[in-house]
Amino acid sequence: MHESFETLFGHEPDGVWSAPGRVNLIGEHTDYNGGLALPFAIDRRTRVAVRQRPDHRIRITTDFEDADLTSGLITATLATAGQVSGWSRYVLGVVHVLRRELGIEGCGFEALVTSTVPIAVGVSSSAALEAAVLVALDELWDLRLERGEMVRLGQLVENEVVGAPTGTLDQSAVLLTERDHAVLLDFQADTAEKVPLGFDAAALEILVIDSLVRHDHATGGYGQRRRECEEAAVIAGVQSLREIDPTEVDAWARRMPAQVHRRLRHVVTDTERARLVAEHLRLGRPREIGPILTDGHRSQRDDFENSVPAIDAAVETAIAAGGLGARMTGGGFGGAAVALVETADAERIAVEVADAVQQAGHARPVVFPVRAADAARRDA
Ligand code: GAF
Repeated sequence: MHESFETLFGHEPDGVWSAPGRVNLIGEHTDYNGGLALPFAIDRRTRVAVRQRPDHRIRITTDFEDADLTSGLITATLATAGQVSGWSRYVLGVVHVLRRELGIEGCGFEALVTSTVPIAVGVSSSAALEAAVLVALDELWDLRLERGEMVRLGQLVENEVVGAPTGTLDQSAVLLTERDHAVLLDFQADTAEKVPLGFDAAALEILVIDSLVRHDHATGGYGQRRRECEEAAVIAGVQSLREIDPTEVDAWARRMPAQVHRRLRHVVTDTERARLVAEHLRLGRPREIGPILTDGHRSQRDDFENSVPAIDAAVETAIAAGGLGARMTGGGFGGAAVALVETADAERIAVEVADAVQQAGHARPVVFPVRAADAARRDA
């Protein structure tokens, strides 16, 4: 990376920072409802090599879309960082919110971004890029931001620069976790507890199954689901759906439209599933979580109605092939599923799922294993 940076900009970078993508094990659309979620950072990272400039100019490029780094160079200034589109929104958006929210007047910089986090798959390539830039600028501009503050700033980039009305799950997952651990996020208490996964010791593995059905949370059904959850909360007279007693979920059916009630039921029960999965993991029982993950998928498919046929097919075939559990991960309306499998079966299940989903008339999914990796950090 140092070599490409030097070829492009004519000198060495000040440093290289990176942040991972994430998968969410369980607890979906619970973040903006004050619930629980249990994601982990994956061993696919976005790296950013940065060198400060003496002026206010910003020059950035990436290998995301075009291998030719020079023709992809984007130029901006600190003052115009909020007026951008495409991939550079995630870099310049960070500059914009740092200036607007915290009144920071840093200097300009040159940056080269490379990534092994697949884009638009549902494994948070956007949060990875935001977090890598945040940890880089935090150090270079000597900001000393708390990780929790970085989570909030990353969410602002999504909400205000990108226009996606998302919560803080993804930024928390890539900034607050640790290798071999998931992180139990409580969005009401605002806490993050690291929970050991224990997959290696139990000879288990997580496969990501990318359906190739692309989603966009700025324009898709995400915002509509969020409004339906708000409607459920208004009817129930609560600030957030976290306040709904899980034992009273069915009773609420008589008090709201059926569809709104289904959204509520998903959110409340998925928070309970996240609590249960975390408990099994704490007790060293990772095999027990499989059926809970699969229940979580049914809840998304039938109650939250944010799955798509290609992902339903992936989940069903992963289980038919011997997986211990499987579910769609992330915001939905496309993206990926995760399957918990025995390491000894992983390669066979990956091929069987790809074959079966393709035979069912969908695009052949891309299946790859992931391990729980470190949060955002300085690499060099
Ligand atoms: C997307 C969003 F960005 C998160 O905030 C979260 O709501 C998730 O969908 C669903 O759990 O990843």
